[in-house]
Amino acid sequence: MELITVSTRAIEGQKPGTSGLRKKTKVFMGAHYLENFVAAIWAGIGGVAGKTLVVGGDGRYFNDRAVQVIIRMAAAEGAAKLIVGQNGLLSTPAASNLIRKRATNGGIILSASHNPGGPDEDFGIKFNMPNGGPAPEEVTNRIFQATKTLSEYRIAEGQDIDLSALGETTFGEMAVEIVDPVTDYAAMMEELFDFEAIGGLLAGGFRIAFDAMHAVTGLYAHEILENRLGAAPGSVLNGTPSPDFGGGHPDPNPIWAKPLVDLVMGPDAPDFAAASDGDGDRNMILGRGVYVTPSDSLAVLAANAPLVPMFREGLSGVARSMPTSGALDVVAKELGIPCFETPTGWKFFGNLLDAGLAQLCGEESAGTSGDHVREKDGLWAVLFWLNILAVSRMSVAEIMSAHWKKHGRNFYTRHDYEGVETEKAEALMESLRARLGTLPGKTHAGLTVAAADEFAYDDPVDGSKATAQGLRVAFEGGSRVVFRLSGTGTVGATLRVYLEAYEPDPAKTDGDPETALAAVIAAAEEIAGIKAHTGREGPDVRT
Ligand code: G16
Repeated sequence: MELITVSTRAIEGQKPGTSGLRKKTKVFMGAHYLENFVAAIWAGIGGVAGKTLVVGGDGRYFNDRAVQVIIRMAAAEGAAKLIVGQNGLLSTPAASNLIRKRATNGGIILSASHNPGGPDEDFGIKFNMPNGGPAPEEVTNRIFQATKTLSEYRIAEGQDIDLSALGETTFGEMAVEIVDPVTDYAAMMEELFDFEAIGGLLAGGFRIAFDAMHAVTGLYAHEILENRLGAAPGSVLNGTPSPDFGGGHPDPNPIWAKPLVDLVMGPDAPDFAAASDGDGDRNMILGRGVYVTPSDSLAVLAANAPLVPMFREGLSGVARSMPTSGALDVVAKELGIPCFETPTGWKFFGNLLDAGLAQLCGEESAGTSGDHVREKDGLWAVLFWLNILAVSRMSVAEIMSAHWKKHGRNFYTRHDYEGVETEKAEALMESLRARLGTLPGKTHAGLTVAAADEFAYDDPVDGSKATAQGLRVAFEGGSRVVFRLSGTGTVGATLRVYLEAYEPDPAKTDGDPETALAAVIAAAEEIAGIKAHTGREGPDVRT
C-alpha cells in the first residue's frame, strides 16, 4: 500500500444541511470534492486513527466509487476497521443499527435520501455518531470549519476492495469486513414486532403492497415482508435497487408515489400499502381508499403503542419536529406523557432518545422511529402499522376514523415551492421575520393572529441552543402556519409552508384537508406575500 499526500484547496459551500452534505453528483465527482469532505470529517471527529466505522449507502450512482475512496482514505489515516454493507449498500436505519450493535466509533452514510440519483442528480454524505444518530450541529460545525482550512489530505493507493464478497479482508493494515446489509436489521425487527400475528394476518388473505421505489429498501422488504412474514410474492413493488431509482424520485409521498396511491384508491386496492425512500428512512402509509398523513401516522402509533411487543410497557415520552402537526400532542396529553417539540432534523431527537425522555419520534416529512436506532426507520413504521392491524383486526380506514372521533383531527397540509431563487426566498423570510411582532391581533382571511415568533430550541439534555428554526404564526382557535426554508435541496431554495387546523368535533373530522384549510391557506398568502415574492401562482408539491 502506497500512501499519497495530496495537495488541495478549501472548497466553498461544503456546509452540511438538515442531514449531511447534499450536492449534485457531478459536484461530488469533481476534483477533490469528496476527498476534501471526508478529510474534514476525520478532522471534525478528532481523527480516524485506531477507529472502527460502518460505511454504506443507498446505492445511488457514485455510491460504490465513494465507498472505495473512503476505504483508501481511512486506511491512509490508520483506521482500525471498516464494516461495509455488501456492494456498498446499507439503508440508513440498518447503518444506525450496525453502528450501535457493533459498538463502533460511528459511521459514514452515503445518501441524498429522497432526492433523485444519477450522474445529473443528487448525491450526499453524512457522519453518524457512536450512538447511531446523525452528528449534532456541534460536530457538523467542526466538519464545516475544517473544510475551510484544508490544504492536503492523505489517501492510500491500492486495488479496489471487492464489495460483493462477504467476509473479512484487509486494505494495508486496516481490516475491512463486508456484511450482509439485511441480516442484523431483519433480526432486530423480529424482536421488536409480533411476526406471528402479522404472519397470521397475511396468511388469512390480507393483501399488502410495498413500493420500494427502486431503492435500497427493496432488499429489506423482500426478506422481511415476503420471505419471513409470508406476504404474497409480488407484494414488494420496484424492489431491485438501481443507481438512478428507475429514473424517478424515491420520495414516498402522494406526488412521487402516485401509482401506489392510485392503486389503493382503485377497484383492486390491497388492504394496506406503504412506500419508503432512497435510503429507507422515510415511510408513507396507505389503506384501501385512505392516505395517512405522516403526522397522523405518528399519533396513531403513539396511541396504539402497547399493541406491539417493543412498547408493551407503554411510552415514557414522545417527540415531534416543530412543523409536525399537534395530533401527537393530543395523544400524549391523554396518556399523561411528555411531548417534546424539536427543530426539523432527526439529529435533534438523539439526546431525547439517549436520555429515555422520548421513545417514539416523528416528523411531518414522513419520518418515524423509536429508540431501537437513532435514525428514522421506514420499514419499522410499516411493521408497526401491520402489527397494529394484525392485533386490532381493524382496517386502516377504521383505525383513522376511530382515532379522529376520539382525539379530534388536525387537518394538515404542506405546500412546497421548489427551486425558488435563493434571494427571493430569503427576502420573503426576512420581510416576515421583521413583521412578526406586528402580527398579533391582526385579522387575515377571517383568522385573528394570536401569536407569531421564530422557533428556537433549548435542548433539555445538553443545554445546546438552535435558533432560526422556522417562522410560526398561530391563530385564535388553534390553527397555524409555519414558514421554513428547506435544508436538504440542491438547487435554489425550497420554501415550505406548513398549514394546520384542529377540529375537535367528531362530526366534522371527515373531508379534504385542502378544503378544511382554505382560510389558513389564504391567511398565509396574505401574511407572507408568497406570490409576490416568488412569482409563483401556487405550490409545486402539496403533501
Ligand atoms: C431529512 C432529515 C429530516 C428532515 C427532512 C426535511 O430527511 O433527516 O429530519 O425532516 O430532511 O428537511 P428539510 O425540510 O430541511 O428539507 P431525509 O429523509 O432527507 O434524510
